[in-house]
Amino acid sequence: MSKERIQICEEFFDIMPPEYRALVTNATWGKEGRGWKDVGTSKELIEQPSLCAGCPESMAFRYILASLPAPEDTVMVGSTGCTSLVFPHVGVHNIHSLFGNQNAIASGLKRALMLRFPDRMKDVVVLAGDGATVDIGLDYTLQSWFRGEMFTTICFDNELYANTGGQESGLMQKGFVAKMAPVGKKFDKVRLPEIARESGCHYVVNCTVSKPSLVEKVVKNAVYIAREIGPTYLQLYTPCILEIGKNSMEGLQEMRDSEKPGERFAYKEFISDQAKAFLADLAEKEKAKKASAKEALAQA
Ligand SMILES: Cc1ncc(C[n+]2csc(CCOP(=O)(O)OP(=O)(O)O)c2C)c(N)n1
Ligand code: SF4
Ligand SMILES: [Mg+2]
Repeated sequence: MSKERIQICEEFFDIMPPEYRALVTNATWGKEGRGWKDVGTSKELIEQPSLCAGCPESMAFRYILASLPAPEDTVMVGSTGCTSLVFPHVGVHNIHSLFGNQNAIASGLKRALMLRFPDRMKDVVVLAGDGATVDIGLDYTLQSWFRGEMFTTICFDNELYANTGGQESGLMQKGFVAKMAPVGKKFDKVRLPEIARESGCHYVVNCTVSKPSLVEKVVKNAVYIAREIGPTYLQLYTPCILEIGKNSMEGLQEMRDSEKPGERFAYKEFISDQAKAFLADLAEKEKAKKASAKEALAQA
């Protein structure tokens, strides 16, 4: 998966598909400090997915894949839904779980990877829709947090079951009428970020994907904390423009409107004291590393 392990045999290089050659030679895996700024200037770990034109899930995927600290040592676990249309086009190891089972699969996988590679950090990242995370898979989601499993869960919250035509989800907002939920949601949006905190997650963020630098920051924090401290959860608003009647150019504005103060995707973060201390320590080490690199440059 990394350049260190995946190389194309010289004799076969010219007959490999050009996209595969580009992936092996020009992707950013293995590069320290990779991030969203590489998008558009390097070989991305995603090909053209078959989502609706302008679907915010595709920009979310691009930012997340660009931000993973070590994609070559990451396994992503997906579930059925619009996100599962994307995974076949992603250059990171991934598993398609049965709808709702993703956090159970990820638990076993992470434990197995820890045993199989005791000297190499392997990251597991679940990425699934709100129907998979909060409705049908809620039991598995919560139980993995209760057990303190060391991986990150990312929920693409589009507030309904998009892939099956618009049924009501636990994360749907109160009163919303969808194509296949004609009477309107009777209850408030389930407060999963709060539940995540109370269920043992050390880092929880609720936000939109309108700002790539923010997505990069929260993805990196979530992965680093999951490596050392315990479970982390990101709930990212990726509106289903098809179901809310927006055109392909309006997804970004929809996210900007929904992240204003008081709106349901205004930035919200919970972080445990242990994770806070860990991040502070990490920032300190990063600062010291930059300072010594600057000093070495000045002396050269
Ligand atoms: C076990 C099982 N139950 C139900 C389904 C049908 N199904 C496929 S996608 C989907 C909804 C997905 O909704 P969500 O997780 O919110 O993802 P989205 O499509 O909104 O991104 C459902 C119910 C299935 N494929 N497998
Ligand atoms: S149905 Fe909605 S969530 Fe699914 S790809 Fe289309 S816009 Fe995106
Ligand atoms: Mg959904």
